[in-house]
Amino acid sequence: MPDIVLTTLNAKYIHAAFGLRYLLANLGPLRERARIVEFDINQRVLDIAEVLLAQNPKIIGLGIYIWNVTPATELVATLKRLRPDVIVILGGPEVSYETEQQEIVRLADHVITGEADLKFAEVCGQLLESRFPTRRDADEDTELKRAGSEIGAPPKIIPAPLPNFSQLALPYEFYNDDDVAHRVIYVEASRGCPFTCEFCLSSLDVPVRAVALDRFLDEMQKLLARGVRQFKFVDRTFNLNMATSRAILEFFLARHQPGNFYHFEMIPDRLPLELRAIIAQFPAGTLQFEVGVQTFNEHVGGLISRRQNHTRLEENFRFLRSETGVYIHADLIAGLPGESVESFAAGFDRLVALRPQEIQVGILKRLRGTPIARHDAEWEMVYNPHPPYEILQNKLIDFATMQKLRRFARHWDLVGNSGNFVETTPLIWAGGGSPFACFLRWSEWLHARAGRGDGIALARLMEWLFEHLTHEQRGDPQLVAEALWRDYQRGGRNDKPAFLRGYLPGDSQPRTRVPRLRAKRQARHWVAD
Ligand code: B12
Ligand code: SF4
Repeated sequence: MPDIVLTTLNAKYIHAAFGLRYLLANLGPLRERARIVEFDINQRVLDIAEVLLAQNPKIIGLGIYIWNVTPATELVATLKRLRPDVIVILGGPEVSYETEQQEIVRLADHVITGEADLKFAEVCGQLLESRFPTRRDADEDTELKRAGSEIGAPPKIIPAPLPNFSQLALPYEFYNDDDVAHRVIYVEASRGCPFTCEFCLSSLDVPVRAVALDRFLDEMQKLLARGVRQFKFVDRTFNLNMATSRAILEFFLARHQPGNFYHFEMIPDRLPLELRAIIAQFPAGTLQFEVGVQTFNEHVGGLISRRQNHTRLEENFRFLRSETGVYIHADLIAGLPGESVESFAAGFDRLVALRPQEIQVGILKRLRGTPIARHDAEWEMVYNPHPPYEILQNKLIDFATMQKLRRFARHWDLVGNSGNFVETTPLIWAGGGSPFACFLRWSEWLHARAGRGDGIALARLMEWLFEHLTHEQRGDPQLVAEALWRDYQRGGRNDKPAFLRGYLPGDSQPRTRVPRLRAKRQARHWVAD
């Protein structure tokens, strides 16, 4: 039975908890007395508590993030009710700030804030090797309370000093064979970000620290040898240090095998020639870049302390789309202070024109600890007090409109990002006009028709798209049917949905005779040649 159980609730089973593996790797002599036991947020709290307590640990270390803080709070309450003697230590970004306001912090024995790779080992050592009363004892016993620090127990809130990579053991051996076979493997060549975007937690992490390249690449070599094919870099800004980015890309290119896939988070306005040359050599679909655009509005960028060069950004997108096989996932945020719907719409249209394969429309969140809160009064920012703390309304976007944007984001995921409607999606604005406005019209139409944006079967969604495009937008049924059918077949399916019959070439009885149509920009409807 382990004395220390390291645990968390991941967002989904496929996401392995990388942070816990760092803590385990750096436990030193205590490593043999520790074990990682992971869950995901879809599991029941009582079942999780049962598994954890069956290990009979002395210490439970629990990783807290925005996606798990709600069930984790219930979990800590349950654990402490059943086994008050088990010491619960929290850590992770969600409990690294604003600790005084959080119920989960109140329930736990200790919280280590920040990067706890080394501090967790130190605190566990103190707690296991010395016979300190627990904080709870001290809280309940006035004698002990008065003694305070004299009793030597670690305080409730323990800030971890920033470690350097040279001090850290790397954690990659703690991905087990099951992880390698079934889960996303996260890797990290650097920590911290030099930029200061106020909505982002990483803007607080200074300074940037990089792992020694040879050590890191040795570990990547071992992972490749173990059969890892998909590497997801969690570095905040992979293209910060050109020499390092280049060396890492060259390393993977030299060892590339079909099926390998590499994901990087990039800033969009920094892609010098030397990096371009190597990126262009990767086969199509093997590199994925997550590129934060967030806003095209200079004024808003200034307000949130995020500056980017839009000309260079556009050039880089054009290069990536025309000369490389990179899959671009671009992020935009709706609800930023100073950004109206019109401004967001213009940014969305500008991004659509750059043709990234995916656009993630994120609704602004007020993450704990982030400086975006300084705009609350001036921009009348109203956030949901519950995780993930999304904006409900602000001075420029009222609640009803924000709801529309929320639906827009969900429907865009369903249609624009899903990969199921690659050819059909552009037809939504093929009649001319702004992609944002046209998609918003479709989104609201779908909302009225379906009531909700999730749980819609693919065939039903196709049928609604067909109906909307041909009736509401007066598109050519044959053209729409053909696009939908090609999209459907691209997913490896060939059972022709009934509503398409009669509209496709080769169908025995065409339902209508339609002229060849073309989409004309700025026209209200699609027009015939
Ligand atoms: C991988 C990842 C995810 C994965 C989930 C991973 C999982 N395990 O389930 C996915 C892609 C699903 C995801 C989604 C989201 N994410 Co995310 N994600 C990350 C990312 C890129 C990497 C995390 C990581 O492994 N880091 C490296 C390790 C070493 O660091 P760490 O995890 O922070 O761990 C250290 C400390 O936190 C601490 N620690 C961690 N656990 C424990 C436990 C104990 C006991 C102790 C003492 C200490 C401790 O010590 C560790 C070592 O130093 C981070 C950004 C980043 N680079 O960290 C964002 C990040 C964690 N995500 C964030 C956000 C906001 C989101 C989203 C809301 C984004 C969105 N646009 O919707 C969603 C929410 C998902 C949902 N379902 O609701 C924020 C977190 C804010 C918060 N308060 O939790 C981060 C920090 C990004 C940011 N810069 O703002 N995410
Ligand atoms: S949004 Fe990106 S560039 Fe800005 S602080 Fe966060 S990680 Fe850095």
